[in-house]
Amino acid sequence: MNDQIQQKSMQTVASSESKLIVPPDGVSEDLPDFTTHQYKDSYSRINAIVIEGEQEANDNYVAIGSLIPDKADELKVLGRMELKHKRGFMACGKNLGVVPDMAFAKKFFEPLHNNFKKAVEEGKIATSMLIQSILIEAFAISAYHVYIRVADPFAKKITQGVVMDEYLHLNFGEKWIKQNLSKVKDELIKANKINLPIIRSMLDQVADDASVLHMDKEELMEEFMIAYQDALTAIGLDNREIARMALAAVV
Ligand code: PL3
Ligand code: FE2
Ligand code: FE2
Repeated sequence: MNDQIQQKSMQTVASSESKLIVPPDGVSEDLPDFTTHQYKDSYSRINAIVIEGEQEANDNYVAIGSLIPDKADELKVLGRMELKHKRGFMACGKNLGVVPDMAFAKKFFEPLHNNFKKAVEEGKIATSMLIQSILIEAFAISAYHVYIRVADPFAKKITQGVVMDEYLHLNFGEKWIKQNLSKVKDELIKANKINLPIIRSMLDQVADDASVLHMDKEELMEEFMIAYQDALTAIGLDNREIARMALAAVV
């Protein structure tokens, strides 16, 4: 009886001419063709961005560790997770026959990277924590969530594993900032005003390539605002403060 039902539903899928892949739970996603030149061209930049982003995330956690010696070991562990993510995404590119455009990705991260470096040099822990552990992690979490829905099966599996780790990284930053909030609130607001618009412009820069991967810009922005506002709530800011912080993205 069960076999019969299964056979029948398999036939339904097989006889369909549509390119839609229909998973057993009935949810369908309009997946892109992963083999076209256009897909691979866009993927060469997006793949490079995540590879560079994961490498810089490792470097950033090690740098933050130099500012908080009693957390240095924990931060090194987070960094090692980032290197594992980097290797995972390198495998995703290889699997599709794509060579990542690393020069493009380095340029893409430069403004944020420079601000991070300056913050570390000035010993500003809250600023460096906001840039890496809140803004970059929320950006990664939102983009990975959207990507998982339209990724090839190999990359989907890898990205699902990665995104769970990124929540740990976000939580690390939330916890530290929450514990130090009264001392660092002004610094945090200032750093947010400078760096949130940079995240916004990074999103603008990646939107065209992302849309080739069937990742919708509005959806990316929406997911980012959810992750970012959740983080600010966890830090202990009230609704008015969160609204003020978020406004920096639009002005
Ligand atoms: C920190 O753990 C990771 C930092 C990476 C930043 C990611 C930016 C994401 C840009 C859009 C990428 C879409 C996902 C595609 C994956 C191949
Ligand atoms: Fe990561
Ligand atoms: Fe991370």
